[in-house]
Formats: sequence, C-alpha cells, structure tokens
Amino acid sequence: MTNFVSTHWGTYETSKNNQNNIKINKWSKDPNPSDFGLGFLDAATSDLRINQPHIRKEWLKDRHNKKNLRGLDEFVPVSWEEAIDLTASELQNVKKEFGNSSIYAGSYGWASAGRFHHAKSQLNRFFNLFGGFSSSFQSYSYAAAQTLLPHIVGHDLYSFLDEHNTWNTLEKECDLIVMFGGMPLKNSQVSAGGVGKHTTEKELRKCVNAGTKFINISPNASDAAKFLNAKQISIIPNTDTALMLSLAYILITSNNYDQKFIEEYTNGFNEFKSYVLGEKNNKPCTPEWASSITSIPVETIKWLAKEISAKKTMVSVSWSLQRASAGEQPLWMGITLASMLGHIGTEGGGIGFGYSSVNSTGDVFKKIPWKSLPQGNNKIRDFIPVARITDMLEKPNELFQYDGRKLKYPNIKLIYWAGGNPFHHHQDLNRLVKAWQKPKTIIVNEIWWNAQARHADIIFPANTALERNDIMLNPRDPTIIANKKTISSVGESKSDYEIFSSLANKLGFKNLFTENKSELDWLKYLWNESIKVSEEMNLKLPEFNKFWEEGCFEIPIEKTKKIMFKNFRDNPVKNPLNTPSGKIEITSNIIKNYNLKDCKGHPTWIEPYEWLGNKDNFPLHLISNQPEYRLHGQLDNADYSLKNKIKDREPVLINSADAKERNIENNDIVLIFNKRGRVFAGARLSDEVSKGVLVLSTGAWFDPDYEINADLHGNPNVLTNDIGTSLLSQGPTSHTCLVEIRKAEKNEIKKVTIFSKPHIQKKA
Ligand SMILES: Nc1nc2c(c(=O)[nH]1)N[C@H]1C(S)=C(S)[C@@H](COP(=O)(O)OP(=O)(O)OC[C@H]3O[C@@H](n4cnc5c(=O)[nH]c(N)nc54)[C@H](O)[C@@H]3O)O[C@H]1N2
Ligand SMILES: Nc1nc2c(c(=O)[nH]1)N[C@H]1C(S)=C(S)[C@@H](COP(=O)(O)OP(=O)(O)OC[C@H]3O[C@@H](n4cnc5c(=O)[nH]c(N)nc54)[C@H](O)[C@@H]3O)O[C@H]1N2
Ligand SMILES: [Mo]
Repeated sequence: MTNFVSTHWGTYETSKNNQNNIKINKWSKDPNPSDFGLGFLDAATSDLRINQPHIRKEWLKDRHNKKNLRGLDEFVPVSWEEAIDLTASELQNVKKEFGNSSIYAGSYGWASAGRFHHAKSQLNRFFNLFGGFSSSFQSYSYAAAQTLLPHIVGHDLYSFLDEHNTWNTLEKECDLIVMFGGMPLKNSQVSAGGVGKHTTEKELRKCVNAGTKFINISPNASDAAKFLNAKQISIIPNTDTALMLSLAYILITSNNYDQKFIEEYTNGFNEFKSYVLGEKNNKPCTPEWASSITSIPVETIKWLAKEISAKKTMVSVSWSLQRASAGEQPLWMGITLASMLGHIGTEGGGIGFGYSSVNSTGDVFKKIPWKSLPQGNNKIRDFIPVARITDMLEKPNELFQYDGRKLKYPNIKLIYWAGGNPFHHHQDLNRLVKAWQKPKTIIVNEIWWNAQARHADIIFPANTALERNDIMLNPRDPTIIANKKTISSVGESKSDYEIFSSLANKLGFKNLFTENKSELDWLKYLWNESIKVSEEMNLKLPEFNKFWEEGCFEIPIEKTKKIMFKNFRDNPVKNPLNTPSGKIEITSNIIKNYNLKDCKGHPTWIEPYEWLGNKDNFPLHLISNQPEYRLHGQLDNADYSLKNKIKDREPVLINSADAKERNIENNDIVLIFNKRGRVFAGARLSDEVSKGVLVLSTGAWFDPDYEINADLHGNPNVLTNDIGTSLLSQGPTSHTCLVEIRKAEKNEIKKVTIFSKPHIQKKA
C-alpha cells in the first residue's frame, strides 16, 4: 500500500521512517515529477502557519470603527468559540441590515486539489444555505476566451479545450507548430484539480523525434524548451494580432489560402478581408505595417507566411496572449488564420489554445463528469466578471457592461474568501488595497500568514491537503488518487468543511450543511456517485474500500485520438457549430451589433492601452508570467522557490543591453516602477528576454511597506493595470504593463518582512 498526497502540481508518495519522520517523495510512476512538492511538508509545518483563529485588533475593539487599518493592524489570537460566535453574529447583522447581495463570496482561487475539500465549493455551499451571495464569473486564466469562444466557435472554453487535437495526431501528421507565446514546459507542471502523471514533455519530445518543426514567437526565448530547436522570433508584447493580420494579408494578396475551407466552414470572411486590405478607412495590414508594430523584420514575416502556407501547420496560441489589453483579438485572429490555412478538423494542424499552459491539453483521456460537492442554488443574481473586484468595491450600484449587457455592481459590506488570494492574483494592488478598506468586515480562511490573511479582519486557520483525507478526481487526468491524511492538523487549524460546519451549527443549519456526514462519509458518497457516473460510460471503478486501500486507480487510456472539429469538417450541415451561422464566425454579427470601441465584429488591431509603441515615460514592457518554482503564491515560502530568490527578492529577468544602459549588474537589488507603484526585485541578466522587456513572474508574496510606498519583495501586481480586456469580456490584463527599472540605492533598501509573522498580541 502506498500513501499519496495529491496536489495541483503532482502526486507524491509519502513515507514514514523508523523515527516516525515523514517524507514526501516523487511518485515513481510519474515520468516527469515536479520538484515543488518536495518542500510542501516543511512549508506546511513552518512558523508561518496560522495556528489559531485571529481577529484584527481594531475590528475587535470596535467593528464600526472606520479607521482604514486593514493590512497595517495587529492581530489578536482568539479561541475557536469566540471566533465562531463573532463571525456568526456579524453574518446575521449584515444579512439583516443589508441583505445577502451585500455579501461577496466570489472567492476566486485555486485552493487545493481534492474533490471534497475544495474551499470555494465549501464556501459557496455554506452561503447558498445562508440565503445566497454576490458571486464571480469565469477565471483569471482565460476570461476573454470564455466570453469570446461561444460567439465564434459555439463552444464554451472547457469543451473547446477538450476538443483539442491530441498529441498523438500531431506527432504523426503535423509538420509545423507555430507557437504564439511559446509552450513553456514550466507551466505544464500543474493542472487545476490535480496531476497524476506529467506528460507534456514526453509528448513534445515525440513530436520533435517525428520531425515536427517549431517556431517560437515570443519576447522570451525560454518559452520554448531547448530540445524543440525552435526558430526564435522576438515580438513586441501584445502585438501578435498585427503579425497575424499581416500573414493574412500576404495569404490573401497572393491568393494562397484555403478558399474552400473559408467558404464551407466560416462566416463573414469578406468583411474581414476588406479590413485586412485597408478598405475600411484603415491602413492595409501589410508586412511593412506589421513590422513597424511588432519589430519583426519584413523579410521574416514573409518567410513565416511561406512556411505556414507550405506546411501542415498548427497555430498555437498561449493563454497569456488574451490576459492583455484587447486580449480577445489574438485568439480570434489565431482561429481566423488557422481557418485560412485550412487544417482545422484534420490530424496535422488547426488551432491550439493552451498546449503546455497546463499539463492536460492535448492528452488522450476519457472525460468523466465526476461528482462534486453539491453546492445548492444561489438566490442572489448579482455577479461580477471575476477581475472586476476593485471596480465593484469602488463603485457600488454603478452600471457596467459585459457581453452586450448592462449590469450593476452590488454594494458589498462583507467579504468572505477561502482558497484564493487576491493579493496575489489581482492587478493594481495599490488600488485594491484602498478599495479593500470599504467593506465593514472581511473574513478569510487561510493556511499561511500571507498578504491575504494580513488584510482580513477575521482569520480562520485552514488545513493543507496533508492534514485531510480526500480524493483527487480531475476530469482531465486519467489517474485517480486517494489523498491520505499524512500529518495531524498543525496548531488548531481545521479543514474548511469543519470551519463552515461550526458556523452553520451556530447559525442553526448544521444538518443541512453536513447532511450528518463525516469527512469519510462524504468521500464515500462522492466515490459511490462517481461509480454511477462512470458506469454510464462503460468504466468500472472498484468499491470504495478497495480504492482507498490501493490508493490509486488508473482509468485505462484508450487507443483513441481526438481531432478538433472533425465532425464539423466531415459534415458541416449535419454537424454545425453552435453559432448563429453554424460556422466559425470570422465576423460575428452579434459582437458587431454590440458596437464596442474595443472589440469589433471581426479580428482587428486595437492598440493596447499601454505598449512599447506608445511609451509615455516608461520604456520597458513588464511580462508577469507564471512562476517556474511554485504555483502562483502557493509554496513561495517553500525552499524551492526561496532558493531562486536574489537577496531575498523575486528575480526580474532583464536583457543585458537594458541592464548595461542602467548600470545594473547581475544580482543587484533593483526598483521597478511606474505611475501605479514601486517594487523591489533582484536583477537576473538574460539574453533570452528581448531588449525592452522585463520578466517578473507572478506570485512573490506581496510585502507592502506603506511608508515608502513600495513592495519590498517583488510582486508584479503592484505595477500591472486593472483595466478589462474590453467591454466584451472584462477579463484581466496582467500582461499589459509598462515600467522603468533602476538600481536601488543602498539607503532605500529594506528587509523583506513577509516571511516573518505579523504583529500578534500575546495571549492573555
Ligand atoms: N501579474 C499576474 N497576475 C496574475 C496572473 C498572471 O499571469 N500575471 N495569472 C492569473 C491567473 S491565470 C490565476 S489562475 C490567478 C491565481 O490566483 P490564486 O488562485 O488566488 O493564487 P494562489 O496563490 O494559488 O491562491 C490560493 C490561496 O489559497 C490558499 N489555499 C490553498 N489550499 C487551501 C485550502 O484548502 N483552504 C483554504 N482556505 N485556503 C487554501 C493558499 O494558501 C493561497 O493563498 O492569478 C492571476 N494573477
Ligand atoms: N509552474 C507553474 N505553472 C503554471 C502556473 C503556475 O503558477 N506555476 N499557473 C497555471 C495557470 S493558473 C495558468 S492560467 C497557466 C497560464 O499559462 P500561460 O498563459 O501560457 O502562461 P504565462 O506563463 O503567463 O505565459 C506564457 C508566456 O507567454 C509569453 N507572453 C506574454 N505576453 C505575450 C505576448 O503579448 N505575445 C507573445 N507572443 N508572448 C507573450 C511570456 O513570455 C510567457 O512566458 O499556467 C499554469 N501553469
Ligand atoms: Mo490561471
């Protein structure tokens, strides 16, 4: 029997030696395990764990006191009983005085991987029983795509991802993969809901061995693994749409595109074509025009057009491209370009969105709609597109636009967050910090004393996956894992389930919340329901006890392959897409009729709100990509991530020429700044990153020093801008950001404080 712990970054074996010391080991069956899990146990048992409930001092003294002290105040440790009493009475007060829509429990975040102890599901189940809450919609990862895709291909994001050509088709048939934004292997270490075995590197190697060629279009050459031997084309960030438009221009003017595919399978090409040719009061999208925008030489653009039209090509667009100003455009344009190349629906090419953005894209798996914790129904209709949190807090009751609708921001008096960290994930943190002072009360379930916990009024200490039993059931992963409790709860921490059970008890609906089930009862329930679901799909799962004993169940991988939109290609009349035309909408009349200034009826070059083509005072583009050494902010306090820091700061990659111009040397502490904020970081000189571009990965724990108005540690979201992708989708735009950088003066450098505990009053 093996004991496992399963996380978003992989599955690990846990073992005990003779002294009863516990160790986390890589799983022998994972061909490519991630190192980040190895430090999980140390992080879970470190001093930074929140070891009992805490209340912010001023809030405890007088919760009506309007002093703006969140993030600055001390904390008072209290008993569970006191914390539950206070929270329950505050929930009732707010509900009575302001109604349930004044409670925001949108609580975005990745939390942990288990099916039962999924913090947001627990939170939402609790609040549905409490009468409802204002919620959030969609994901920071791909909000623009989530709104756009149903309009243009009639698929929601998830079914679109599931349709992707599997690696086994590309290995065999694809000549060329053009990667807009690369396929960074660092990102395939994780997958939301858990990873059994890491497959992406192995699959990419098979493509290389079979002769597939790769082109990496990115400001960062390391977005393509060395073994891909990719041709590197550096591009000015956020200008991929212009490049693709010029490729379309060349294909149109040389009559070198698949007209049959366009006619049979797409809608509105002619309108798009007149735009490309400059017949709509715009400049024609010539290679010269695109070269001046993208900084790519005209000759390279022409060469690229030849390559993609001569070969069976996969146009691969990374998710990152749409987390940017006008982020709908590169994806829409990528689909349009792939349509012109005519390989959609075949084994050898088409369109990809998110290969290697996470582990699962392109894998063969039998997707089973596993049972989740039932959440009930939310009686409150108010919601925000997920990244509009600061706007909502700043502008209660104001109208905003979203996907052709006018909606109203709710007036929020209480926030409850569990399993996510807006002080990691949200843009323009200085603005968020201000808006965060407005609600009466903020309650958080957190594991560690990160910025999320430090900006709350009531903090409940939550368990890690090491302290709970759970089942890792990810519909996009063929491995199912029994996650066994490895250590006892650290300090007085509890699972989110226990926290909400106690609150429900105080509020009089414990039985409804728990259904009188223990943790193990719930796991059995989820398992037995999953047995029913899988039987319908001709899959036999073992009985719960057998599964629990064995620790792992592998769904047999069938010898199948998937080809995106194959049925549609085979017979577009019988199998139309779920769009108004039944075809791929190169022009969408619905979007056109919305009449938006920042998202037109077909793919268009829309200047980002800030970019290197219009520098203002800040001459460098900051990319804040996903971190190689952790998951967002999770495990930033673990050894693996800490070892990568420079003088305790997050490394910022800077091109050697940019560094030289500023007298910055390797390992210098630097200050990165713009009109929104100031961030200290550690310089790492690199020639992989284009001149004019900095890369500061997201996830360094926010360590604000409000006296000097700077983040001491290197969180890029102090610098990023909080403006929606467009009025269509209102997605986040973290990849659109201009900054300047300089060497930090000796006398302005302060110590990083976020990895020491906050001020906590001594227990009485
Ligand atoms: N600048 C910039 N910002 C970005 C991005 C970017 O590319 N650039 N990417 C965006 C994207 S795509 C995403 S998905 C978001 C991610 O943003 P988040 O998902 O909010 O980031 P995490 O750090 O994973 O936050 C999860 C939090 O939940 C806590 N947690 C873990 N397990 C549990 C649990 O079981 N119970 C409770 N109560 N808490 C738990 C962790 O300690 C952690 O603080 O960030 C977004 N922000
Ligand atoms: N190790 C690790 N892996 C992760 C995560 C993590 O926290 N850690 N987070 C996961 C999550 S939540 C998500 S949503 C996915 C996100 O997956 P992606 O969105 O693919 O991830 P990013 O790392 O933000 O971006 C990939 C690359 O795109 C390039 N890029 C950025 N802007 C542009 C541009 O305008 N044009 C071009 N051509 N290239 C550009 C950057 O150089 C960057 O390295 O990653 C997942 N994978
Ligand atoms: Mo994400």
